[in-house]
Formats: sequence, structure tokens, C-alpha cells
Amino acid sequence: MGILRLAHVDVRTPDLDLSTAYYTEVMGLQQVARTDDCVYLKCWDEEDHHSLRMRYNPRTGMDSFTFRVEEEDDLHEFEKKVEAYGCPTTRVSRGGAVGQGESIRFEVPSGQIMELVWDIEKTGNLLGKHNPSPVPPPDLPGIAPPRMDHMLVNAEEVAESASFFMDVLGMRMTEQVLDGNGHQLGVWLAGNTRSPHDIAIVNGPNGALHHWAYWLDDWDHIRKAADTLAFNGVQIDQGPTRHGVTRGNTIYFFDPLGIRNEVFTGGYWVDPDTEILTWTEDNFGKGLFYYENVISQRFLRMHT
Ligand code: M3P
Ligand code: FE
Repeated sequence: MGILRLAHVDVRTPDLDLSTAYYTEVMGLQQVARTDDCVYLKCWDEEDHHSLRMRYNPRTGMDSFTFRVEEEDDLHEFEKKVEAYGCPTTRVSRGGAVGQGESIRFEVPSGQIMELVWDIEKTGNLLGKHNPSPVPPPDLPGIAPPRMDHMLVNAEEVAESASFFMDVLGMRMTEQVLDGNGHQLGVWLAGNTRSPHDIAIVNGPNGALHHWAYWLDDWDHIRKAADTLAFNGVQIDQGPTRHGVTRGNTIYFFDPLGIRNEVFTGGYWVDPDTEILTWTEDNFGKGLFYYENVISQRFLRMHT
């Protein structure tokens, strides 16, 4: 039983056409479906129906984020555990959402709406399953990441949120940042992946989304992403640089509505018996951005 991976992020945009143009032409995602008020997008190596849903709404923001569970029965087990913790859950039945079957939704302690699903429509990646090319077509526009990697949400009480994700949802902590009194300012959590994080939680306002990140295969692709972003006049927030936490290489930037995106590579393998890494607040400058060793206020205070 467990959390498998980040499946999709659902956001609102007041300009669906502008957002779609950015995510297809600059980020380089594939548009997979469009309804009256929603656009569904995925990366070229993703097998699931979509990893991003954008819904027209006058207020930019995050509707919800969805993780896939490992087994069909896990949904009902998690439903019981989340309810027992004290978070009411609602069930969305098959037909209630595009690209997936039954799911459960609930508010996590830090106020964001989380969804768990097992039954996801598998539409396959761009390469196919018979004699597949190992690389995508060379003419894909934009950054064209192979897949979504992780996300970061804010929480006023990081420790409370972290214990929900660990004790109730069974995720493993890989790294944490502690203040001078030993209180958690940030935690990095993994589901059943071998990467250091599927979600991170950092101190900030409840309900906020800090960013989600796409995976790139190497550092040189981060440099190319920076060129693509600068060429297209996209506002870069930080980087290209390296995180001390996770060891990942990274660049952060803003979509046209001000939602922060990241492209990320590197990191290290984690196993269930990998020991937790701890950063102290006085060294967090290097944890955040290893080369710069500064804690940017825009980076910490701006969120969606
Ligand atoms: C990451 C990451 C903050 C740290 C962010 C770290 C907002 O995005 O991928 O490790 O303090
Ligand atoms: Fe990140």
C-alpha cells in the first residue's frame, strides 16, 4: 500500500489561451484534450492521460493536486486513514473527472485540496510500445520535458503537515530544514519513487502553491531551457543553479499568470533505509541555492 507518484496538478487561469500557448510552445507540453473551460496537457514520456489541467477562472490558483496510489484497494484504505486523522473526504465517482476513474479528495492540514486516485486512463507516451525510438521527435517545440517530477506547497505548520504526509499517507522524509529551536521549516518527502522528493513542504501561507517541477535528463538541458526561456521573454526567478537540498540542478521561472515553474535534474537515489539529511537554518542559504548561498525573499515570499 502506498503513494506511487505525483499524477497531476489542476490549476486555474484567467487566460486559457495565453496559458495554453505558453505550456505548449514554451514549456513544450502536448495538449491532449480541450473542453469548454479546461485544457489537459502532458509531457512526451508520460503514459497517463494528463499531468496538468488548466481551468478557466478569473482567479489564478491551484484547484488541487493528485497523487496516484499503488493498488486499487489503497484508495479505500487511505480514505479510512485520512478520515480517522480528522480530514473529511469526498469521493468523486467514475465520470466525474476527465482521464480518470474514482478518486477521493480532502483538504490537507495546510489547506490545499489533495486527491488520490488509482484508476487513471493510460493513453501512452509519444514513443509507443513497438520498436520505440529512444528519443522524442527532434522538432518538439520549447523545453519539452519528458515528465513532471515534483511539487512544493507551503504550510504555516510544517511539522503538522509533514506528519500527515508521513503517518497518514506513508511517505518518507528524505531531507528537512530545522530552525534554531529544532522546529521544521521545510521537509522533502518521497512516495515510492527513488528520487529525493515527490512533494516538499516549506513554511509559508496555508493553501499556497510554491511551484511544480518538470524533470529534464541532464544539466545541459537546464542550460538550454534557460536559453529558451530568455528567448521567449519569460521571467526567470532563480538559476540556472544547484540546490544543496536534493543536490538537484534547477532553474525557476514564472508562467504568464505568475505561477512558478521549475525544471530539475540530478538528485540522488533514495531507498527506504536511506538516512534523513538535516539542514540547519543558518546553513539553508546553501541548501536552497548552493552556489549563491542566499535566501531570496522573492523566492520564499512569492507563491500562487
Ligand atoms: C525545491 C526543490 C524552498 C525550497 C525549494 C526546493 C521553496 O524546489 O526542488 O528541492 O525553500
Ligand atoms: Fe522544486
